[in-house]
Amino acid sequence: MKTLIIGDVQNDFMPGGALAVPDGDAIIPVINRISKKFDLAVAIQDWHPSGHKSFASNHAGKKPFEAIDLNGIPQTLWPDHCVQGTSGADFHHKLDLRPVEAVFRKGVDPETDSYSAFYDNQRRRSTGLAGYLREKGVTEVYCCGVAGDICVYYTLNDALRLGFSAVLIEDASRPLDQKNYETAKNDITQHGGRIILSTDLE
Ligand code: VGL
Ligand code: ZN
Repeated sequence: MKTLIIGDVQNDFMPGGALAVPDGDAIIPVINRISKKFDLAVAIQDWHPSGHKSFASNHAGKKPFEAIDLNGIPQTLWPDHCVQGTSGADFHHKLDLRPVEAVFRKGVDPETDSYSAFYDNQRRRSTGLAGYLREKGVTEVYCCGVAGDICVYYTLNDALRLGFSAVLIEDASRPLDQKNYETAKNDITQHGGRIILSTDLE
């Protein structure tokens, strides 16, 4: 049972958005072409309250992309993005949501950032995705979306830890930072994950 996890294809992560991923919208036609070929597809939505502590604006004197310690773990500060109920948090209008059976939201706890689709960065809160996939009989997860070095990477990493086989669809993902992405991809393959192109699915 193969599942596609579509990470954060939201306006704020697209060109022109508050935390734009370079070339982020190029993945949309690729995702739309492959999503219906899976037994199951789910979408992930970054969904922050406006007071979220990952926002530089909530720390006096701090600027986006500075690093701080947040409740004991390193945190990169971001521009305000994907605020609950704003158009920046909406899925990009070209993303075909018809094959998407469920949406899992992350980043709702103001005290903790959440990159993985499964758990927040403190591993305190579960989105319920692991239980959902297990009940559906899913064994293999394929991940795509933005940011490749953040949401997609942390999701694949957790999927492997949870015992799913995990695959990155490289041409259906784009990173915020290319160098971090190279490290992330090496880490995934070293932990037993695979990296493919969407054309390998035919
Ligand atoms: C993400 C930056 C800020 C992600 C979320 O999940 O890729 N990146 N918030
Ligand atoms: Zn976020």
